[in-house]
Formats: sequence, structure tokens, C-alpha cells
Amino acid sequence: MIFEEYDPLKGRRLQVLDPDGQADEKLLPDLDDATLKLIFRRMLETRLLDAACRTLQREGRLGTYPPVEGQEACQVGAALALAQTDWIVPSFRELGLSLVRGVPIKTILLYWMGNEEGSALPKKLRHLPVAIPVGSHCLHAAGMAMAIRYRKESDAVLCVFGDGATSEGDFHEALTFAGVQKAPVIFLCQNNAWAISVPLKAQCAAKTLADKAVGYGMPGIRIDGNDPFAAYLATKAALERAKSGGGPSFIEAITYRLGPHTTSDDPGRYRSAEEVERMRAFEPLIRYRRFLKDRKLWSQDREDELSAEIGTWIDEGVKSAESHPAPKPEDMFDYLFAEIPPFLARQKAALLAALKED
Ligand SMILES: Cc1ncc(C[n+]2csc(CCOP(=O)(O)OP(=O)(O)O)c2C)c(N)n1
Ligand SMILES: [Mg+2]
Repeated sequence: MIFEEYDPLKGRRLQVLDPDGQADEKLLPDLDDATLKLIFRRMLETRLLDAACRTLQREGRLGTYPPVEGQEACQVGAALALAQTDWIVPSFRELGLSLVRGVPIKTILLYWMGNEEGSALPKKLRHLPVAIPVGSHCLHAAGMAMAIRYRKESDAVLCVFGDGATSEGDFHEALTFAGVQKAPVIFLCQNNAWAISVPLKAQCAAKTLADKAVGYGMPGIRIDGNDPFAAYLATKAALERAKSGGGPSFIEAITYRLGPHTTSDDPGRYRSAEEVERMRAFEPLIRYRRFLKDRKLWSQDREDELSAEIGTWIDEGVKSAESHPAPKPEDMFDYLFAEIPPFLARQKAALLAALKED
């Protein structure tokens, strides 16, 4: 229903919560107060852990890290719409999604500390590890959803990626197969305006990214990606479609990356500080605080308490990740293939020999 009403070709965009925190009551999903507060908590956890990761990287305690500031709403909203048995296939900027699913903070930190164990997620979480090659995981998501359909199982797959991924061949192949096979998969594109230094207009001549859905035979929708309710509603609708045999859907969440692409990026070289300041007014926490405050579910004191609690959780997470045994150099050969191919076995042997000599 929502997908028809908000057909991108009609030029509409789904928004429930506007930047002033005013909700469209007709659209507002029926969520209890505990869930409304949980949305805030998860967004704040994401915001604070993200900031901590940036600091840790600066202190030399974490490797290159991709900040998520500004994109919390679509991740938290979409993840909360899923059942715990639905699969999550993320790219690399999905901290909010991972926290909602319950990926341990230690695992998240180990990954960005360069430890292979950060990719060993508890199987029951049904959350794939980080995928750095842009767009590549769209194929895994489509394949997993095809397998679900083939086995007549009832789960669905949420595949999350950025605007830049839509320029990759893998994206095209994944959506082609998913469409033809009616695979139960939701493609959630976080259009954050930039693919490192490349603006959207330099990589897409279509009016919108959601327009692309029609070519793959699936419905598309554009949503305000800084509105958790829009993400929740669109994901729920896509999920119902997927689970009732209707096939895949495409969601374009319009958001904005407030921070640098990664901690090794200098965004000042390709975008103005004015642009970032202008976009900051639309970020999700501001509007969500206003919304909760109007419902008497937020106060500065309560947020301070929550921030302190989250701070302790972060400190403990960092301590447990930093006290974990450091990775061995040869680990890099061990986890890519089930059985190590001969050329890598030779390289591993050479590395071990060189390490012995040192
Ligand atoms: C196949 C591939 N090409 C290039 C890169 C380098 N790279 C990393 S992120 C990125 C841009 C991704 O932009 P987008 O998909 O919009 O996601 P965002 O970073 O904005 O979240 C590029 C080009 C890569 N990781 N993989
Ligand atoms: Mg992007």
C-alpha cells in the first residue's frame, strides 16, 4: 500500500516525523512508549559509540573507521521492523543496525581494531560480517534470499548499502536475479549524498535512485532517512511483501553523512562546511528528541543519565576488546577460504619462516 502511494515516479517521499519533531499522526506506527524510548536509546548508543570510535582511532587504538553520524534513524528504524530471524547483510557503515540486532560491542570493536575475530559474529544473530568491497554483498543477500525461497522458509533478508553501491555491477546483477526469482529480500540504499568525494549527480542520471527499482521489476520507495518511523514503515511493508511471496523491494533512504567518509578522509577537499552545517539541522536525534519531549518521554536529565550508562557500556566494551589477545599475522590467511588454496599456503609458509628469522 505504502509502496503504491509513495511510488517514486509520483515524486513523493515518505516522511512521518518532520525535522521539527512533528509526527503525521495518520502515518505514525502504533508503537508503545517503551519502543519509542528504545528507538532513542539505540540511536544515542550509535551516536556515542561512533564518536568514541573516532577518538580511539585518533589515539591509535583503532584502525580506519567509517563514521555513521547522521544516519542513525534509517538503520535503527529498519532493524526494529525485522524479526530476529530475518537476515541482515550490511556493508560497512551500519553500526546502528548491528546494535539493534545485538552484535556485541566487543565484536564490533575487534573488527575495527583489525582482528579477524571481529568477523566471527554469533551465528544466531543472522547478521553477516562487514563487507568492504562496495556492493559485493548485494549478491550474497540475493543468493541467500533465493535459497530461502527454494527451501520454502519464511524469513527475509535486509541488504543495506550506500548510494555509491548502485553504480556497481554487483548491484545490478543482484537486483536482476532477486527480481526474476522473486527473492524475499529488501534492498535498503542509504543515500547519504556522497560516495567518498563523488556526489550523487556524478554517478546517477536517473531522477532518483528509487526510480531504478522499476527496471528490476520491483517496487521502490523514497523515504526520509532521518526519520526512524519512515524506515520502520517502509521496511515493514517490504517485509510483508517479501514474506507473502511478492518478491524484493527497494528503499531509498535520503540521509546525510555528517562526518568524513572514514577517519582517513578530509571532506573539506570536496564539500563545504556550510553544506554540512545546513544538513546538521535535519539530523535524526534533534527531531526525535523533540518528538519524545512533546510526549513527555524525554528530559535532559534522563538523557544525561542514559549517556552516562552508555558511556560505561562503551568503556567496558573497549576494555574487553583491548584485553583480547592480539591477532597473529598469519591469521590473515586463515579465514577467507574453507580450505586454504596452494598459493596462499605458500605465502603463509613464507610469512611464518620470515617471522621466525626476526
Ligand atoms: C569495489 C570497491 N571499489 C572501491 C572501494 C573504495 N570505496 C570504499 S567506500 C567507497 C564509496 C562508497 O560510497 P557509498 O556506497 O555511497 O557508501 P557510503 O560510504 O557513502 O556509506 C569506495 C569507492 C571499495 N571499497 N570497493
Ligand atoms: Mg554514500
